[in-house]
Amino acid sequence: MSKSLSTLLLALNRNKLLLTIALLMVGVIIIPIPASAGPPTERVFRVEASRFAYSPSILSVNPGDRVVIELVATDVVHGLTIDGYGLEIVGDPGQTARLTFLADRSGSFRFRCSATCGGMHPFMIGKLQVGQGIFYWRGAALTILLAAGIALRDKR
Ligand SMILES: [Cu+2]
Repeated sequence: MSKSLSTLLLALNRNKLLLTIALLMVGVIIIPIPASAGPPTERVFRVEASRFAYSPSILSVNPGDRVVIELVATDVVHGLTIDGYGLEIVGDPGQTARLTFLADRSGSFRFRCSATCGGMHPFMIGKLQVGQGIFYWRGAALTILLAAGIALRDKR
């Protein structure tokens, strides 16, 4: 095989690979988000709030789930407000405040204390995860494919 022919074949292969990568990237973008695991269900979380943390601080649900948060403040008055959902409850010490809602928005939502409870109050935060973080995986897959494409293109 002559040198120029092998170079040509290599270039063709590279273009084919680049095309494959481009098609995979399109696939990652347009493939619909997979159905959530299992039918919607009711999820009850007992969340203890104390200076300056929630326990548990990460609540994971599936889209469509009915979520019940039982907020129990163990020391002073604490609140819980969920960004993006516009919901809030306030719990008096030793009592259970109950918040029920439908997890109809997918994504990652921060929740935080809405009752000023001390110096570290602004850092009293948690996370409501609705769905499997599909946007994160989509982004990660795109990044990997893009890096592969760039590496291939720059290869001499
Ligand atoms: Cu607080």
